[in-house]
Amino acid sequence: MSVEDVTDLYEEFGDDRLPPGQRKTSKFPVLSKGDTPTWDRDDWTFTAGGAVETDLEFSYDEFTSLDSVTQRQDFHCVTGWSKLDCEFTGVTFPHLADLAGVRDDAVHVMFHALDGYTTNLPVEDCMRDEVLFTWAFDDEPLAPEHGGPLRVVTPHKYAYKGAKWVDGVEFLTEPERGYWEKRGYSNTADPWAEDRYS
Ligand SMILES: Nc1nc2c(c(=O)[nH]1)N[C@H]1C(S)=C(S)[C@@H](COP(=O)(O)O)O[C@H]1N2
Ligand SMILES: [Mo]
Repeated sequence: MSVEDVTDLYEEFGDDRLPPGQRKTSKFPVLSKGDTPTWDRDDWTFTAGGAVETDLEFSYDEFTSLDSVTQRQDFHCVTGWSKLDCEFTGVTFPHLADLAGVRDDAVHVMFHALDGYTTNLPVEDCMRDEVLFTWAFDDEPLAPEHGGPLRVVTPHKYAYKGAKWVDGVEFLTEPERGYWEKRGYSNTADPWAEDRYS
C-alpha cells in the first residue's frame, strides 16, 4: 500500500506545520456531541444528492470498493490539540463529486451523520484531494468512537468540519450552517488564522 504524505499542506496557509495555539498530542482524544451511534452493516447506506446530476447510494461494501487512497495527514482540533501523521484511507471528495456530477449552481456542501450532526463547507473548500471519506486509520478499520464506519477528514480545517459517522453529502445552492456553526464555532475554521469562534 502506498502512502501519500500530504502533511506539507500547511505551506498554503501558514509558516508552521503546527497551527498557532495548538499543542501536539500522541493520543487520539474522542470528541462527540453525544453517544457513539450504532450501525448495521446490512442496512447502512451512504447517499450523495442535492444539486447533482446523479443521486448516488452506496452500501458499505460498495463504498469501500471505490477507488481509494491512503494519505498521511495532520488533524487539528479546535479545542487546541493536534495529532500529526495520521494515516487515513478513503475516497477523495473530488472523486465522489465526480461520480455524482456536481451541478454548476452547487456552491455549498452539507455533511450529514448518523448522530444527527451536520457540518458545512463551501464546495471549493471540499474540492481538494486531502478531503477524504475515510474508513481506515493506520491501516485498521476506523474505530466506532472516531466515526466508524465512515467519517470525513479535513486537514486544512479544524476537525469539527469532518463529520464522524457520515452517511450523506448534500450539495446546496445556498450556504447553510451545520451543528457547531450554528452554535458559535467559526464557519470558516482555518487553523492557521485561529478561526475558532464566530
Ligand atoms: N457526527 C459527528 N461528527 C463529529 C462530531 C460529532 O459530535 N458528531 N464532533 C466533531 C468535533 S467537534 C471534533 S473535534 C471531531 C473529533 O474527532 P475525534 O473524536 O475522532 O477526535 O469530530 C467532529 N465530527
Ligand atoms: Mo471539536
